[in-house]
Amino acid sequence: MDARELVRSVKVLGTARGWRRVRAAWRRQRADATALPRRGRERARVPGHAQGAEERPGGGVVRFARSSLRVRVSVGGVVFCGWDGAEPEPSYALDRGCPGADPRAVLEPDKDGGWRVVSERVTVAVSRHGAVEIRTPGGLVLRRDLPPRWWDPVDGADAGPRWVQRSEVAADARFFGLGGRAAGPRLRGGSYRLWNTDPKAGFEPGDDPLYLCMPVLMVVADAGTHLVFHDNSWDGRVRLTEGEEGRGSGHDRRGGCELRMDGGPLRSWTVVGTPARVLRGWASLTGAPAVPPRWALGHHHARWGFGSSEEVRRIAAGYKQRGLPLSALHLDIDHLDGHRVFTVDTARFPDLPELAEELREDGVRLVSIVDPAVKAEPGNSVYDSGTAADAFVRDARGREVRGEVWPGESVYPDFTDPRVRKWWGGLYAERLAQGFSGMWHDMNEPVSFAAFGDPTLPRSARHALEGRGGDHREAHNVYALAMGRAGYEGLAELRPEERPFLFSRSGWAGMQRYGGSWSGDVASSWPGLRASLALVLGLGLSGVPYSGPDVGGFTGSPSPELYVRWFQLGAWLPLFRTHSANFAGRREPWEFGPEALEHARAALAGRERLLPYFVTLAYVAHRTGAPYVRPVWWSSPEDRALRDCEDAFLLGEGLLVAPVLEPGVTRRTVRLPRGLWYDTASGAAYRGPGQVTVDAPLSRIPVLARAGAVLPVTGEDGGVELEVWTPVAGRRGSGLVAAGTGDGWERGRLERFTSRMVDGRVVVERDGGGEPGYGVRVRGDAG
Ligand code: NBV
Repeated sequence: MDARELVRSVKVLGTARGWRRVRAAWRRQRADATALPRRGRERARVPGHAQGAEERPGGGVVRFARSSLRVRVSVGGVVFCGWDGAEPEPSYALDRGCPGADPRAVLEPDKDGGWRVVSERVTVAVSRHGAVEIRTPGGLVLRRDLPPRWWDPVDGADAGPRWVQRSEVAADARFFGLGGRAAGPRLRGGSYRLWNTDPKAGFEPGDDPLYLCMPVLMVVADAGTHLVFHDNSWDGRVRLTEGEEGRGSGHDRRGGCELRMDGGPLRSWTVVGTPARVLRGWASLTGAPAVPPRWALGHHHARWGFGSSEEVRRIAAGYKQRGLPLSALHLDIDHLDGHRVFTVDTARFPDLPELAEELREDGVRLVSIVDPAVKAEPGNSVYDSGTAADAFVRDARGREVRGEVWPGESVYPDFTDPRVRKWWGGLYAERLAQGFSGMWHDMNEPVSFAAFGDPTLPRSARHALEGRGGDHREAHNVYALAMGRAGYEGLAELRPEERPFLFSRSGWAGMQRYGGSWSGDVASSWPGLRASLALVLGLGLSGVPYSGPDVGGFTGSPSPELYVRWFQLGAWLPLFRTHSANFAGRREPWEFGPEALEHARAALAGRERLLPYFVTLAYVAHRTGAPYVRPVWWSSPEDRALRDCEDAFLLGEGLLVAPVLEPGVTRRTVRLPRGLWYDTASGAAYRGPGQVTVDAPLSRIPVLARAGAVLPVTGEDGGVELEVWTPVAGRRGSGLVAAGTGDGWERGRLERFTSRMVDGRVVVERDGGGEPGYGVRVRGDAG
């Protein structure tokens, strides 16, 4: 405990809750002191010399003096590397196990005693000391992993060695991803921790780690893009060093990435190709992103502390009276009976099913918070049934692990046990009976409040880990992922006619299979606004395409200007939700004065209009892994200026959104990818690549449309129409429209349309020829 922690814990000691937090922290520390194997003497090890290699499907095994390396190229060109006998499975990340081996990949001896695996899309070269290069078919080196180093426990007391692996990338490479990070979207040089953590409420750029860490990194360089995933859920750190170019002097400093893990296997997956191809590969490995129901793509409103049914009715009426569209209202922990999960405070919410029904008639769904911790109290039916099912995490001596959360002393379901997932999934029946349509998973890092130390479970806590058995060191980072699975599978079974909607604060690689995420408790500040965009972009590049921030920030009272700018950004992000803490200001659009209300109204109208486009992007994400919100370099990663652009994004193929992230701004520069772009407000046309300055009055943020884009929007009659941005003569534009979609399991179709100029007229055709079948509205004049 450091001095600051001590002062903090002395302060909280004054309250009963404070005492309990001290007790929880002591318990945690004591459990680990007695049960966690101490790191005794260790012996460092490197692979040593290569001694031979054997062919195996997709590549082979290279034997070294003190280790072995399995290289396996899968169909589709995804490379698996596993040291020390590590195999692709078991894995929490993989969706359907290990993909099939590429039958055409061959193992060959390389120069200087090394080996290489050659395949159509990628070559993997293994040096005689165990350095591994990932090369393009043309021979360009995308990444070079230096020989790893392990520290083996000498007395065999621990689960396995800790290890470090350093890698080199090109001097011009840029890093993205690692899950949800407040810094970024471009991850600069520095250290990033891999341990899902509830930071203090009100985080800003610079706070790390946050709730959702993933050992997945996208590296973008002139030579090509690749994604690397270390399938290991233990605590670790990534240290990034951005390279430097010697500007022609020939003295480039390569970029570097060092991964240091406390334990667990040294195994990685690498996907090379364009950003789109890389994310397609990632989605085929870890699962297709769930498609949210249509209503979840509209506007959501939440608050910790609505406090009663009447207040919820008042808010819904406030939206309705002002003619503001609203898709969902979220009920936070204050609607629960004493904060107990799967209960209702019937004094303040006496008529929840009726309220839900009433709202639904007005097109508003109810979403419920679900925290994993269960109040440890006989008589609490969730606790009783969980105890009967032996569902809760136990310590090394077999006793229930107790933590401290909102309901008080609590226990934690072990979601890494299939039996427990089944039991937990069944509990959502109560939520459905109360009329809720969607679930909001919170506090699932998992959190146990602690006056000092790590606010989570003891590392020595035992977990089933699908029957393999292990402890919290391995289970911590996948806890929320497994909770997501429990919720998703439970909902799918309980209400088979509708796709589940859930989003989760914490998670890990593969969580997109079950739902999305949100920012968590971002600060109500301009830096918080910037962090919101970084998070959504970073999550998208980590395979989680559906997310969004607490519009207005979680913690404070944003100025009307900050609120409006946040609202305008949120309206273009997949999860568009206003939310705040019970100790923070309100977030209803009418709480910020008449001018802010009108600007929010315009943003809401824009969102409504764009709903068919958002539905399409949800299906595109499901089919291809491409996020709705993409960095501006998405289609031109070779454009270095775009790689460094962090204040704008592409929404699908067709739109470029340039939010205002600073106060007092009414004009801003926008960096354009190549092609012709229209300012959707003024109609002015600009040619990229390059930078332009456009108006950004408080009433709107700049949004540009790509020439030729075909965008499905809501027409005046409420049906879908195609908004087509005049293509450049001699060039074809295109766009997709999701059709045949609903909120069930129907697959939907993605119809493709093209646009081109014929005799000075814009012609729109359905792919394969023929009339579009939708009304067409042409916009923009290419001049
Ligand atoms: O349930 C209360 C809040 C919730 O409003 C917020 O969105 C979560 O991120 N929850 C955290 C717990 C309290 C945080 C101080």
